[in-house]
Amino acid sequence: MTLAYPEHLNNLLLERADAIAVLTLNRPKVLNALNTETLDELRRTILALKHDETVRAVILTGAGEKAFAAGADINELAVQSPSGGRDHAIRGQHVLDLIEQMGKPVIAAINGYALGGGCELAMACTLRLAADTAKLGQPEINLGIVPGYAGTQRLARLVGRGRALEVLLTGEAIDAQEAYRLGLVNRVVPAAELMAEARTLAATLAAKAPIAVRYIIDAVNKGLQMPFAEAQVYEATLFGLIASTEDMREGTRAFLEKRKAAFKGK
Ligand code: CO8
Repeated sequence: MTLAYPEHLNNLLLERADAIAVLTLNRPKVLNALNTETLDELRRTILALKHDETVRAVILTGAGEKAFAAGADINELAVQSPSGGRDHAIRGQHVLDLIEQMGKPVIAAINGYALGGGCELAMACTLRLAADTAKLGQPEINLGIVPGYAGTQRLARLVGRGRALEVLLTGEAIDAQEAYRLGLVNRVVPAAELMAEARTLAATLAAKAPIAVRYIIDAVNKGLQMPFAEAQVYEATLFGLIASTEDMREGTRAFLEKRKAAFKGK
């Protein structure tokens, strides 16, 4: 099944080449703040990328030198009502869930501020590379609000309860090295090399067997929400299912024939 890409994007740039899509949040004047329209464009683009068999890995980054995304758009937050705020949070959570569950690796290339909703967006990605100049955090507490795109949940799962509570309650931005120490980002690289590193990693992942990649992401994400024994059964089921793929045969045969496997996603 394929799904058409949005015909026009006001707030995102999309570039596709060699099985890798680069999706850039493009509101640099407001540090790529996530307004409703941006989130909706993200939702539609992510769905199209998910169903595009030619795309095997996605890089998500921010336009400009300063920010990945400095959070939800505070202009919209300032005027929200209780029910509007709840709807807004649920809509945003849905978009981030789509990213987490799209079944392809999504690499956040964190090129600057990743604050509030921006940090939450990065946490929904499969892996996070940070420029050494990046700053991450959940400053919602300083606005008298709480995170609403599942930041309280993903942060605690990613870095542990105590560390998450410190980041959430102080609201202080932390630098890339500290984010790495906490386990919030996978790697820190010099800012000038961020996109090249992200592309190299994306190319590595894009060459893997796509169904196995999808199952691993799924097993980790779903498994973390299950009791351990059930998660093991889930993993074993996926292990059984993978035996039905041509890629399993190709991967094992290539090893025995001492050659590089060519995976087809079948
Ligand atoms: N929303 C809207 N505009 C923003 C945002 C934002 N999150 N962040 C920056 N901007 C705008 C600024 O207002 C400014 O606009 P202008 O030029 O018109 O004055 C422009 O971007 C440039 O920003 P600064 O001049 O402030 O740049 P500095 O380099 O001085 O500072 C900072 C950079 C430190 C990143 C600073 O901009 C800042 O603190 N931004 C806000 C960070 C923040 O608090 N983020 C969390 C927002 S709350 C959130 O994300 C909740 C998510 C869950 C929502 C759930 C659904 C309701």
